[in-house]
Amino acid sequence: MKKTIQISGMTCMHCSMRVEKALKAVQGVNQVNVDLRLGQATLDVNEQATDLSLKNAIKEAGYKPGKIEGSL
Ligand SMILES: [Cu+2]
Repeated sequence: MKKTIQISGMTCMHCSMRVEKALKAVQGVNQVNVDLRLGQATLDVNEQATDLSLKNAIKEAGYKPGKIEGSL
């Protein structure tokens, strides 16, 4: 399933790459695309990737997760 997460605090390519790496490491995440300009990540995930685990991964990378769309 697809999810879109708003992320604030990303200012450059480095930031978006860190977020991408962090999200890819979350269990159940198949694909990640981070859009720096829009401040959001689009993910292809299965049911193992919970909203909480995604949010925590973003926080641990040093950024602020916002609204998640497409969640169950
Ligand atoms: Cu940066």
